[in-house]
Amino acid sequence: MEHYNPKKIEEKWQKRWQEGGVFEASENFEKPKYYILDMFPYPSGAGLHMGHIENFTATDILARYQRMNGLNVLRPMGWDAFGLPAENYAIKTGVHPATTTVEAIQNFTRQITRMGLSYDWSREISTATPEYYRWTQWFFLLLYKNNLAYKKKAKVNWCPKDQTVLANEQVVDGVCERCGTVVIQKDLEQWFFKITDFAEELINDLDSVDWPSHTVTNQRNWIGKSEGAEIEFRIKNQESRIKVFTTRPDTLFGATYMVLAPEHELVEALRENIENWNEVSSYVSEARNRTDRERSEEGREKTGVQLKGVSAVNPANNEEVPVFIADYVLAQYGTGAIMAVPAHDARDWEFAKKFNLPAKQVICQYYPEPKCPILEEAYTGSGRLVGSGEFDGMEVEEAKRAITERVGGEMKTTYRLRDWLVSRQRYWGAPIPIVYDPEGNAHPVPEEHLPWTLPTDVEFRPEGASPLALSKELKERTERIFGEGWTPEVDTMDTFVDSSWYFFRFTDPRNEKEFASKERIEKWMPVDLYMGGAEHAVLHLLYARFFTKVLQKLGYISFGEPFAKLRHQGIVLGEDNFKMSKSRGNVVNPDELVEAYGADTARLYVMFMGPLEDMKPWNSQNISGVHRFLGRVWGLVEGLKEGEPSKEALRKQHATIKKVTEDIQTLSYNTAIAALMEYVNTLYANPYGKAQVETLLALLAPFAPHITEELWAALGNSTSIHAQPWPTHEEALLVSDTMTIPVQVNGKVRAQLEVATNITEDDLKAAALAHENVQKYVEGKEPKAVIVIPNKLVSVVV
Ligand code: ANZ
Repeated sequence: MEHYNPKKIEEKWQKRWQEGGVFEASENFEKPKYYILDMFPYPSGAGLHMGHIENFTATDILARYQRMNGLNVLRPMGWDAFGLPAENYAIKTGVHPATTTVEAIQNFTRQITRMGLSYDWSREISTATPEYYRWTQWFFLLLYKNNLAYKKKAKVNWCPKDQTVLANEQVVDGVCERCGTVVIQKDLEQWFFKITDFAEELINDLDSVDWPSHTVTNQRNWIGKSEGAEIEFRIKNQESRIKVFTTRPDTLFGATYMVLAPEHELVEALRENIENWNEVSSYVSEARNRTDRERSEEGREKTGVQLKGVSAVNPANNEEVPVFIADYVLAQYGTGAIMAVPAHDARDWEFAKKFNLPAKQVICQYYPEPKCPILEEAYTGSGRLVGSGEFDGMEVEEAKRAITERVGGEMKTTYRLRDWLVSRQRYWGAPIPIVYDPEGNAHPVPEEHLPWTLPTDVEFRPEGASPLALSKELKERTERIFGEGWTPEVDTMDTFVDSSWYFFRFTDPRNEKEFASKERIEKWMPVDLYMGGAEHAVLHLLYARFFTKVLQKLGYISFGEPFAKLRHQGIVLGEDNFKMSKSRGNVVNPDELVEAYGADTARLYVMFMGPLEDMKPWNSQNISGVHRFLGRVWGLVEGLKEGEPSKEALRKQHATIKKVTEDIQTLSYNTAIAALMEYVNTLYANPYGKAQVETLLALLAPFAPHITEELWAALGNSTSIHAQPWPTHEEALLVSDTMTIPVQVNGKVRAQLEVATNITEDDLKAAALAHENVQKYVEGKEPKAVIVIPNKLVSVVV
């Protein structure tokens, strides 16, 4: 046999697997199905990074394991191919995004194939193809027809110099990434999806999925369910009222001022009464240019302006309180107005300090000990009411309802979740399938005209509008089909729309009549294991769940959660313990790794680095160790001799089957590999037979598919190792038939005896006294006592 040379064998097997179509999922469902999915990648020009390798290898191991267990595995791959980087590259170089995207996909495919990853390529999809985005457009129309898509004005980042809308990522420290001009916020008409209709289900159904708890928490926080009350305050000498949303109606007696969001409509409505209008209106325009995130940053210095000449009346005690505008109150949350209770809210406390406003304590702690101090900071804990008239002594929770009722308020649930803004003033995305009549009314593009294709006659560098606005072809097409004076929508869809339904398409990727047939979806879905990075997980997962719930509600499917089980791979750091980045020069290139060691070593090393979900640094020394291990596996086949296996080899064989099987099921790949290494050591130290080697190859096959396939064939097998049944262990063989018993002389351990487990007490005694080292310490004397604790210890006293 030749030496282990990955170059000689890996490409050969990759070709055979591909030609044999061995990883294609079956559409006859005789075997139970297993749908295993990776978050499909954005095909960037830089090629695969280590996170991809880690993710794809981890799922590949499970996919191969499940196939050996007789499951019908669906393991598809596709491309999240629309997006900004390709468009930005086009702006710089003039190369069309379609060209760069196709090249990047080819490169990704080459790299993935080289890693020996077992995808069903017959189901490959790309979101940037008309065959795919026609269904993305169909989804837009489905939402539109069901009142789940609508248009309204919303803020965008606007660069006044480039005359263009910028994505959030293109705004760096408040200035345009390209030209350095200060970015302003501008109102534009944009399309929204009504995800807020599903807020309650999106929270509740998190209970039914097997996901990492931090991801579930992130989803919950993003949706931000908040239970409280809406209460109205009268404005003195005015008809209008200020409605506030509060989670603490129990503190109403402690409300010492009010705050409106600067954009609140009452500000404009009260203009006549506001004595310091100039000051007020300049604060309003400043606030408009700050993002909500900036405005709600913790610890940020509070700013605001009092509306002089305006005051409100606290409905609990009829006391007059001043009214402010301040940017820490957001226009889009609750009612856009608050009652401020400095004594019990940290932000109000800071604001009151700065503006010299009174704080009135109305809640006192009574547990674990009664305490009602003069406050040094806001007290946000629970307790009983004080200074609240008839409610004094009442508990916080009870008082919430009682006070709300007394002042005619209403208990109310609010969500932080906003509707999903899907319009992008961008070229490289799916066109929104909407046209406008000469009066400017929106109409859906009828389904027969889908795909509503992305025009190619555009300037990538947008000048004051979406690139599609410059397409003659799109304009002419619209007029030709709908009539003179009709105009197309020129925005494209957020690429998150493309990825909100791709997992359905994989079940039926070539369907020309539906996005996927109900039958296929019901057979394959939900996804049994979904894996990808944690960094983009919040929004993508939320949107995918939203689409699934829409389909369920409209009767297209029967279930409401797309991903039954979710796991995230951990971040791979560079050898210097920093995040891999070009500028640090600590990036490990997958191509070079495979070139140097082969795909099997690369796969095995990436899984051996540490627990899959942990953050872990690269270590090139350990790669050679893993590579040597594969060389030793090769050597075991070379050194195979006829004959009976040793007891130890047999026992270890079955123990390893058990351990590796359990570890794969919990994705504990690093410990599974460690067990395989131990097994190899045992086989080197004890006589073994063909069966022990075959078991080793089968257990190792999901991790190192090429070398195991090669050695399997070398052993004379004619079918693929990846089609073999997964080994099972025999419990009886796990039990060792010898045991180690320590022997003490006068309380000190002087020997370890290797004896049969069924040894009699007398034989054990005799064996202990016969041991050379025991004899040495007994010094020829007659022992006073020899005590045997069965299976544990022999103690000699002299
Ligand atoms: C009075 C009060 C007293 C409050 C108290 C809190 C503590 P969550 O839990 O996040 O929902 N609030 C309401 N609308 C707001 C807006 N548009 N912008 C900024 N803050 C707003 O927070 C609800 C609380 O945040 C509300 O309860 C309100 O302050 C404030 F001791 O009302 B509270």
